[in-house]
Amino acid sequence: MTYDYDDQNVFAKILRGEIPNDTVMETEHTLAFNDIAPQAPVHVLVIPKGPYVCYDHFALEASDAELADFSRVIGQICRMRGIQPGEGGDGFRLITNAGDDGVQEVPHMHMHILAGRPLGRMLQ
Ligand code: D5M
Repeated sequence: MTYDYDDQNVFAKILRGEIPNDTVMETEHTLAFNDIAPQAPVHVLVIPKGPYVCYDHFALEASDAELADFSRVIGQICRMRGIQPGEGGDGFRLITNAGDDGVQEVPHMHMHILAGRPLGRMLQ
């Protein structure tokens, strides 16, 4: 399987410092920043720094260190923002869109963290 990564996508430009972002957290392998068009009071995008197009590309080809770092950054942001349901927060939703049917707008793997309002039921 080959993935065609477009290095002119907006998140690649953010990673190269060519356009600004509102950083929430940065680690060796991962960057998290506020979404430019928030759909909820908390709307953070978490991206791997590597050139991965979508979730399956990232999950299958990233190193264990990249995968672990990405996952932990998401958990840390949930705690930082006080949205973790186990300790008083009201919960959150993680979404990653992939490809045309997933309506992925930016072809660099990203996870949306959404919280801060009731998000409604997605799957019936
Ligand atoms: O979602 C892509 C998301 O990326 C969408 O919620 C808007 C957001 N976006 C686009 N450009 C920017 C910049 N420059 N900063 C922050 N957020 C941005 P998708 O899952 O691909 O449909």
